[in-house]
Amino acid sequence: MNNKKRFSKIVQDIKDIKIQGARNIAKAALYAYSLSPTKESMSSLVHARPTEPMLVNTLHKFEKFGYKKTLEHFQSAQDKINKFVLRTIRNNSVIFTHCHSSAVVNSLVYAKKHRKRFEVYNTETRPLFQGRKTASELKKAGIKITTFIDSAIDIALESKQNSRKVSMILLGADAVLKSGVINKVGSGMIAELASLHKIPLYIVADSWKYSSHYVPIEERDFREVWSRVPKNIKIRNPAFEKIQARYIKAVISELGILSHSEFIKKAKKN
Ligand code: RI2
Repeated sequence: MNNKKRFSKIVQDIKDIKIQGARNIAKAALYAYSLSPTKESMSSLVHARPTEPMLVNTLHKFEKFGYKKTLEHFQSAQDKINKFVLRTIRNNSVIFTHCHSSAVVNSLVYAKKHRKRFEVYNTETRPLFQGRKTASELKKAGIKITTFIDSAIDIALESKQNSRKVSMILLGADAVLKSGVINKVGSGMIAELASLHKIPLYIVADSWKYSSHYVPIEERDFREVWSRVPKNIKIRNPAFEKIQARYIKAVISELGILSHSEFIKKAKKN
């Protein structure tokens, strides 16, 4: 396969969510852009998933620092994040997560390896079921996992039907903004329920997800929701939504465990 074909395949895989999650998308875009560093390539990568400032920031870092140095950031940031998340997990706790975040999954696997005792509740995350990916990866690492249907979020967080109550929520992020955090649709409702039930909500994210610009919410193809929908039924399929800053206990990034406003100050400087 020549570079042009390889580039187009990566863009298509990002669009189709074969490459999933803000960090993996940014990494794949970095590689694709290194194959074809032109204005047009930049534009097709940026438009492949419009709610991903980490992708944009990564391509700008590439132009300043080159491929190798930019790529190194991903692992070194994750290593730091893992250590910070380890500190926040109490033994014998139940952790709730939503969708699939490599930052969250990596840090939970790290915590398990460092002998923390905890179990995880998660949601399946319709329409693309990224929650199954989370559940499979955690199970493989020997972490006890219970998956709930999305509509059972409140039951997952509080119900007497569960043997144990959720003690903390860890969510990934697609964009961290001054007004809050954009993450998979459902995250806004989770944040409101967390506040109602007084469960601390942490965002686990690389600081390159910070953006000072407007970030649009991607609306995906209706066929992901209902492929053979009868005529005259309109389907809405927003992929993301905002968690208001007031619901966030802390943002855990390579910059530390910081309040949302402290994170914004530090990320701006970087
Ligand atoms: P990491 C995902 O989006 C989810 O919203 C997830 O929380 C976020 O990216 C961050 O993922 P999608 O690609 O960077 O499934 O932590 O639409 O992997």
